[in-house]
Amino acid sequence: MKLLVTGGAGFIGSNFIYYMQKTHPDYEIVNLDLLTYAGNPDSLKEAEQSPNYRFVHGDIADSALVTDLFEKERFDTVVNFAAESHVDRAVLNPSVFVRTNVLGTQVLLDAAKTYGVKRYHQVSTDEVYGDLPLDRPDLFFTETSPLHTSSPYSAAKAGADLLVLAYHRTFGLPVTISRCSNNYGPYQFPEKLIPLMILRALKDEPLPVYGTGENIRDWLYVEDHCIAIDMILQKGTVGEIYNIGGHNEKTNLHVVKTILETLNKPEALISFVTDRPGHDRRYAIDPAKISAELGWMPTVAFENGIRKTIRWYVEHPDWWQRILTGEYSRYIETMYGKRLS
Ligand code: NAD
Ligand code: TDX
Repeated sequence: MKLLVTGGAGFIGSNFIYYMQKTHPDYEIVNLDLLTYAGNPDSLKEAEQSPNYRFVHGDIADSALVTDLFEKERFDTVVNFAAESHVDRAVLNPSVFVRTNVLGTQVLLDAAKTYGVKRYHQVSTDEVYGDLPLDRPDLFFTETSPLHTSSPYSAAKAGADLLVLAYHRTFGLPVTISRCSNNYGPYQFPEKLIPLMILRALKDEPLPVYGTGENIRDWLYVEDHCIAIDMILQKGTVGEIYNIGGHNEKTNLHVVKTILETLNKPEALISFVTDRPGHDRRYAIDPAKISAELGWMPTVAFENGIRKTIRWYVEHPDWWQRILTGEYSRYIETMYGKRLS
């Protein structure tokens, strides 16, 4: 089995490569990644020990490079994680989101079609469904919920999903799509809520909570996402969409307070700041389809997963200290400078 993982130097992609190496040591894995600010070769040091792993530096939207790679490697399966993934950055610069998330997906689909891959899997997001009201805890996203995006990030992800389905319908490409809720765990870039708050709390810096902190996210430990994607590759039905989420809904304020309590830091570090434009209120996944059809269930409860994650960041300062300079410090100043002053 020869597997192309795109975006494998990012948060979920690197966890997926480790999961697949552990679960299917005989698979040959090629990781195609552009190494944007979010891609980190340090995350893959152990993966590189395997003779069945190879890294290729490149852009999924570079048609010549992608065609050449497919011609040489003749992949059986493609799993596309590569994306611009941060909602706040999509407010600053939407165009790169369209280029990578939409055009890049289309380039991969074309190559998958030309070289007859047996499965193309698109890693999508629950954000394509938009948001749910805070006062209707009975409502959840199902696979048939309408696409109703809020941000340039989610709009570009939804555009990619539509292209994936179009390549299935028009060309018979054997595709699957997964739409997962918020992930957390090791190797997540510290622009996202959980690692940002852990690192700021460790340094006794103010924790910028948007609005009132009442927005709700449905948190899933990253390895449970990896298990679900593998199950879809093994047993999923071609042409189908699978929602992934674990009924682990928490307010942002609850998440931030849990981090402070675990690190023994005062709640006085919390600073309520100007809200994110277009901020989605609540995400909540109904995972009934993947549970009934593929037998997937989350294995890590939030209370355990958040402790494991905090411990990982405390024990790996070498991984995150290198990130905290240069582009990252400029980003933090642009995004939070005025809000926190
Ligand atoms: P990430 O930002 O941590 O990693 C993205 C990776 O893609 C990086 O390694 C980056 O270098 C690479 N990349 C970016 N542009 C590229 C390009 N043009 N060509 C090749 N590589 C490129 O993202 P993540 O959080 O690991 O998310 C991975 C996927 O999962 C994304 O498609 C995202 O939409 C989806 N997703 C994420 C979450 C979440 O909570 N993080 C939840 C649901 C779905
Ligand atoms: O500084 C912050 N303060 C804050 O209150 C940040 C960075 C976030 N937040 C809030 C906004 C959200 O309500 O925390 C919540 C989570 O924010 P993010 O970590 O930016 O994630 P979110 O916007 O929910 O999107 C994530 O889940 C779906 C991923 O980044 C996406 O890639 C994925 O598709």
